[in-house]
Amino acid sequence: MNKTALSILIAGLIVFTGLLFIGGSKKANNGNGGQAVENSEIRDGIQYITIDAKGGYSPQISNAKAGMPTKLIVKTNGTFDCSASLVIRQANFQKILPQTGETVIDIGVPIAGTPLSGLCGMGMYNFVINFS
Ligand SMILES: [Cu+2]
Repeated sequence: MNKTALSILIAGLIVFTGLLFIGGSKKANNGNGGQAVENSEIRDGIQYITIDAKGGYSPQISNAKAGMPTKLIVKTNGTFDCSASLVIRQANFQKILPQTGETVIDIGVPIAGTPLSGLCGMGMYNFVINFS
């Protein structure tokens, strides 16, 4: 790839990223407004926490129980933006999620007061789960 082609590609990426960001901001305003919502349930002794990934993560802040085996269910549904590229450092997780589907991530047994955070591959979108 020559230098001109590379510059065009980078310029394109910057514009594309900008558009995604604008889309994401709108979604965030219509979202839960930073308030914690209930999005976890316990089945067969395992706590499942559900996060939607599309134009960011929703809910952005959730509360769940510490001290029990916990799995994250990350749902994508026609997710073409970079929220499909998910990094959860504490769980050693880094993957491109399917455009549509559910990805189950084992996060072990959370410790009270130690939140878990997820980040998109570009660091634009994040979510936090607080454990108590
Ligand atoms: Cu991103």
